[in-house]
Amino acid sequence: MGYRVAVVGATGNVGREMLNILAERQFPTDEVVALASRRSLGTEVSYGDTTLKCKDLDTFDFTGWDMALFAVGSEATKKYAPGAAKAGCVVIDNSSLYRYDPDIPLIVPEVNPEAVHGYAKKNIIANPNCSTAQMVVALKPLHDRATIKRVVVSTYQSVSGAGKEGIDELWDQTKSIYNPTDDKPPQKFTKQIAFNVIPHIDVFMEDGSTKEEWKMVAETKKIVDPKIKVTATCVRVPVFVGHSEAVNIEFEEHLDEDEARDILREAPGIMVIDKREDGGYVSPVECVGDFATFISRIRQDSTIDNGLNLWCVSDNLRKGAALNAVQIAELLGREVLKKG
Ligand code: 11C
Repeated sequence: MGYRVAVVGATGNVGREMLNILAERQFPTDEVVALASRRSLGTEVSYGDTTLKCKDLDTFDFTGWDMALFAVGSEATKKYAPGAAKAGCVVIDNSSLYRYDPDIPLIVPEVNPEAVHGYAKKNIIANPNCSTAQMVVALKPLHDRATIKRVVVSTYQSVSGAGKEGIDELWDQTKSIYNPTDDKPPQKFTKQIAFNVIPHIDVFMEDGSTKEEWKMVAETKKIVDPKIKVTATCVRVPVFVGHSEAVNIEFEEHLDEDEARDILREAPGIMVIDKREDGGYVSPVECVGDFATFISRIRQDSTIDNGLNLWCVSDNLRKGAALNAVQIAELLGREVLKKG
């Protein structure tokens, strides 16, 4: 016996990946429904070897459905998720709407699986921001060994984090650079993204940081440990898929780089590729389509007492969104619903 699963926002980048990953990981389903806005009604989306025709989210009755994986913006989530949850369907939400609600667990299954039991208060579980998800997978096993005091992270985030419009803008602008008569001024991004980098993701906060940077701070505290201090600079780069992060970590205790490498090699969800030679590290194009978070360039930071640097790369549409949501569904099934 399997689950009845709804994928909400099935025509978007993340929704499509959710369907792919449910099929790839052979998530035990009795029925899967693809839901989208009325204008996408009837649009076909792939689910394993079959195709599903999108149904109208607006009129859908979630009664009798076990789980709904939401991959729509906060506005649509606000409109539809409470109804689905009230109908008895557990919502796993990829938007930022519920992440900071103390009554809603924010889960990365490799890091805080025990939080799943908190789902029942609102029948909703939140999925973290992509840049947080991949970082906390790396931080947690190191924190367990040497207690992290402070993290300084700089991100190099791909345009797919900004959705299909972000991907289209990089593609069109890149072509237009070679054809000056076909000017493509910035629309989705605030500056030219082709052959450029932009130190600005999401809106500005009062203290001069951006919301994306704030999310990395707040979410790391909620998922790993509220005592960890995080400071982030989030940057958009002209890469289609795959977020990269340069992470500097300060620990309470000394942690040798070789031991850190061994710990990360054993840690769930991580693949260490760390040879000190040309190409002995992972770049974003190599992580696309993969489930793992890749860690490279592990090395001591000799400018502080107990410091390490590392490089962390992952597919932002997968571990950063769809894969993590499916892993939460697996966890919920295994620990709570126990149907599969
Ligand atoms: C980006 N991280 O790369 C964002 C996208 O809070 O789920 C995901 C935003 C979020 O633009």
